[in-house]
Amino acid sequence: MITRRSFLKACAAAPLVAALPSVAMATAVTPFPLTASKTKKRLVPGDGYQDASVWAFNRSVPGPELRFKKGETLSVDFLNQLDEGSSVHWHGIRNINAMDGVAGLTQPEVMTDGQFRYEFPLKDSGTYWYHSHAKTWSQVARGLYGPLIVEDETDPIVDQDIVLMIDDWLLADDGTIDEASFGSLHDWSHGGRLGNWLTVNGQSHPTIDVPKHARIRLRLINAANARIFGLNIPASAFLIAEDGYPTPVQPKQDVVLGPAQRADFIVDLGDTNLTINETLNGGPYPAVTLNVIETNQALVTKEILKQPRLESPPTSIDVVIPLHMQGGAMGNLREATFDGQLRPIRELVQNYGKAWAFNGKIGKHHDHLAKINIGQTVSIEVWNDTRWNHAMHLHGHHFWIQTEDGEFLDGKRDTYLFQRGEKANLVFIADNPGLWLFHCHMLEHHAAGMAGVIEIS
Ligand SMILES: [Cu+2]
Repeated sequence: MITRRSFLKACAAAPLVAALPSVAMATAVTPFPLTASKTKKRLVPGDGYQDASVWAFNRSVPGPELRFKKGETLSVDFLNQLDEGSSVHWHGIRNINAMDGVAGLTQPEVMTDGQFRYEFPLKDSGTYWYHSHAKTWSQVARGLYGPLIVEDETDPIVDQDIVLMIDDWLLADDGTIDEASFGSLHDWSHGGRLGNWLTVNGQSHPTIDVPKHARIRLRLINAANARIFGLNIPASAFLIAEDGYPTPVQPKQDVVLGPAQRADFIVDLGDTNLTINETLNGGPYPAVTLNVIETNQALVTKEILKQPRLESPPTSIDVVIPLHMQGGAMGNLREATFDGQLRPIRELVQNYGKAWAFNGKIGKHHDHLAKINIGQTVSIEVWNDTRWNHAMHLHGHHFWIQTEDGEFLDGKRDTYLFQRGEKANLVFIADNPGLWLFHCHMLEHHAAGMAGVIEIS
């Protein structure tokens, strides 16, 4: 629940004109420079508030929109001007392992003034994002994220393609980032760092101009550390993709996005403004308003949206990885193994800041959940035996979700939001060699033990 009064101010704040800060068309030949540094940003408008000290890519939060076409090569020269190590992860991309950007696993962290060139082919179209993958609970919370969009020639034709990166910030009363709460053991063992200030594309309740009666594509991205958002689009809206992967096209006005999840909608606008509300956290809170305007722009013909051809899930499984998730506040974890030693939960929390376990072990990047042969079909049989939701993310692959009754959900995802107590199988074909992280994208949970590595060779 959002109870802090400043979150409520999000609805009262004057709308601002906003679009994403800049659009960068990177090409395969010239690496695009992406620099992480500290900068100032006004998060709360109005007198009596101050600029927040954010950490940003190219001095902007979100970072620049990187937009490519399927089949192109992403080439980015990352420069770290922070005073601590960092890296860039390309969330949801079925990447080359060495380009996956997990500091301490797929590469050493890029130290201060260090550089790293990320270069890889973009095999999948859809809505993705990039973010720091070092001390994420701090670096992502401070603003180190941006959108990565891969277009396909078969995409529905629209008049406007709009990325909406949704975040919640935990701010002090003066509008600066609440520094004292970083590392809070309470947050780490409960629901994570939950904010009190809602932003879309870095602004509170922005307004985006769109042509009257236009067909638009909305790409929603949850960039929050831990907040689950519910978004309502009160219009003629069709869900077409989740986590970049196509879903059966269906009329839909509501979507729940766990941390790191994305959803793409095609929306046919009328002649009135459209406000998208956040509805899951005590609101509704207006998140963004699409302001319809008269233009001379010739509008596209609104063709009937084609149903995608979806890959069928496998009918047999080669390897099962049982994954019993335990821990957290009000949980049943009494003790767990950490650094090779069985320790009581109280000691783990107080001395090490660890609160969650996979199969009785506090997860680390060096713990392998399984070694898999390339090409095998794998089922991670997850039991969320905790009192909390978890947004489980597998790097380098997209997975099907098989519910407890054996049915597969439509489509594939890279991040699945488990409800408390839920059992489900994440099924994937291990066709990408390397060391792949599997972790909770509630970033405090990850830091407090919800992580492991699947080795594929
Ligand atoms: Cu979690």
